[in-house]
Amino acid sequence: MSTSGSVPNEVPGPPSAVVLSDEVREAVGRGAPVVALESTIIAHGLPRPRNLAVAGELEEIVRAQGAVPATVAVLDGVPRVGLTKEHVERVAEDSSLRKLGFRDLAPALATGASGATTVSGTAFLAARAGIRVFGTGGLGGVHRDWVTVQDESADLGLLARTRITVVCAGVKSILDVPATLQRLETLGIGVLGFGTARFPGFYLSDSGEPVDWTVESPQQVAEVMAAQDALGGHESALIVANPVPRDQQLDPALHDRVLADALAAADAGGVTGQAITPFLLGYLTEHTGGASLEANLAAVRGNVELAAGIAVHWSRRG
Ligand code: PSU
Ligand code: MN
Repeated sequence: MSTSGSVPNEVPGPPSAVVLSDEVREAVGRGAPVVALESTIIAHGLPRPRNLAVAGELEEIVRAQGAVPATVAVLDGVPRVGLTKEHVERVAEDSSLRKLGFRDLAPALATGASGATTVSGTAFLAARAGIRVFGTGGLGGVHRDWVTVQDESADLGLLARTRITVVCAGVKSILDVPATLQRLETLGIGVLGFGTARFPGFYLSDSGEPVDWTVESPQQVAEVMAAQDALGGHESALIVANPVPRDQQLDPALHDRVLADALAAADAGGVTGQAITPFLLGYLTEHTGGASLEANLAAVRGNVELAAGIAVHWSRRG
């Protein structure tokens, strides 16, 4: 593991504190395909001990496509892009790990804290490390009770100003999906449906909402990324919305029923802020007899595989 502080970075300025694993540093340096993976889904989004197996499985999916996985986390105040096996074990097993969005990174560094990075934390660190493609489950977004609490994930604001391609199964269905799509439009974040004209619904293949643009291949996504760069002038992300295969989605009737119960339970329990997303995901897993977890995993696996395919095409262009 390298401890050198400098990262390949096109922005002039002082060296960054971000630490790349040797493998990731080498791959980024020669323009090989690399896929960033977040750690919040491992530490806070999936039940133990399954989460550790999934973390390893996701890295293997990336490798099978010929790309290098770069799981991101902050350990003992060090922001790491590319984790060792021991690091991954810690992320999966240490229940004291914090949940770190972009704004939490500096305090975590300064205090030597350890935490798993959300989409916003991961996308920021990956982009700083020179990584262009990121595979995850579902983005954060606008929560359903926005009118009273104004809870909108920091994922959206960060992606409005970060040049990275995020492959996801839409936004978690626990959110207000139409409001989140509206915010993505307002923020100027491009959304591509992968093989679909419908925005996926995370556990469900179709959220019921349309998307404006449809692509059919990883190569086409790489072409859109190249066009973003050719336009220049604005550092926004690109969302590739990849539906969970219909035969692996959660039964829509079960989904709607348990989600309504989960939202009521969160309300009754006064669960808010950073705790709400893990609470709702956990409630769904428990009350669907694990079926929501299987749909979640199917979505994440598909996204990570597609992200690796996009990274391979992106690397060939360079
Ligand atoms: N998708 C999942 N599981 C998760 C998350 C997304 O399948 O645990 C995490 C991501 O890290 C996302 C975060 O960035 O939830 C959003 O949390 P919040 O709403 O607090 O911003
Ligand atoms: Mn929030």
